Amino acid sequence: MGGKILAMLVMVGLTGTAVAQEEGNTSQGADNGQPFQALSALIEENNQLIADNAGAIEAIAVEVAVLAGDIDVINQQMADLDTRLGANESAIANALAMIDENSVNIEGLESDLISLSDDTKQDIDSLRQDIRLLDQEVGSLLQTNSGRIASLLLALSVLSADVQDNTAAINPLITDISYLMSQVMFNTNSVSLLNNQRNLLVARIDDLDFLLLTLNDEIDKLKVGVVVVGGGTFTDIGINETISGALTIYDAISLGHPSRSNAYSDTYTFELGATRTVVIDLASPDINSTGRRGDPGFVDTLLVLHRGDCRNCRLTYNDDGGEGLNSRITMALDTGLYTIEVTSYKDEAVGEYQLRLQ
Ligand SMILES: [Ca+2]
Ligand SMILES: [Ca+2]
Repeated sequence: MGGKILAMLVMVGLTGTAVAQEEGNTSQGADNGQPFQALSALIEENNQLIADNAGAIEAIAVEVAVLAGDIDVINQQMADLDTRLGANESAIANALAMIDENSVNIEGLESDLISLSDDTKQDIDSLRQDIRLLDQEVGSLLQTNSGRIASLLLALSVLSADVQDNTAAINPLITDISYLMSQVMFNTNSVSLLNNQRNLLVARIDDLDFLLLTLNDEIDKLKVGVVVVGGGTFTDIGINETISGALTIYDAISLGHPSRSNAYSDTYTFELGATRTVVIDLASPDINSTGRRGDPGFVDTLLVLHRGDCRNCRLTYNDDGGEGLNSRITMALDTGLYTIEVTSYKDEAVGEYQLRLQ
């Protein structure tokens, strides 16, 4: 830029000189004999010219100054651009390096691709070769075995004909078999139904058997109640006699003790010709070792003494006066007839006992 401004200034100077020379030539033509005067006049004329153009020169100088300011601004912008370029230089260098590197990679990939393509082509060629060999082999086998294949085809056609012939015979047999199968199914169902009915009948018979047993028990009890309650048989017992007996469901229901409703009883009578003290012992081997109520074979004895041959004329009674749960009555009695009632403390107890009168 500085060079351009200098060139403009030179042009301005040359233009001034050319104008001065042209005017000088004109003065020379008018005053040929006096060169110094003419030169002096020319210088003066030039000076005048410079003086006349001083304003223009000053204006140009101002413009030059303005242009110099612009140049400074532009120089500053260029310096900024240089700075920014410097700052991005490494990034640009990296990017260029990456481009170079990728170029190498791309070349490698291209090479691989070409190589793979070649391999694939080779594989395809190899497979084609195999197929050709197989074709040849198949052709050879067909040729070698053509006679055999022909006879097999013939045998197959004969078999097909046989199958057709036999199919006609088999079809009615299949129909028969399916009919028989349906009959078997029907009969199986019938047998199953009959079995179910049989099982139901067996269960019902069991129920009825159980009911019959229960009814027999009830009948036995009712018989006892009807025939024996309030009655019963009286057996004689003598002094110093021991009698073994048993309480069973066929014995009379006891009336001798009001706290029980369904205890069985046996009755024994004795007669005293003179006043005396009697000892009556009642023991049961069916009292178990623990003596607990409700255990199997439990007979907790109870002894009742009645006046006369009566089952409901109580003089006294005893529960556990003997050993364990056994009973004992010791009592002074007048002459007369007495009844010993052998029974149990709890209802419906059955089992053996021994009764001794002394
Ligand atoms: Ca009895
Ligand atoms: Ca007792």
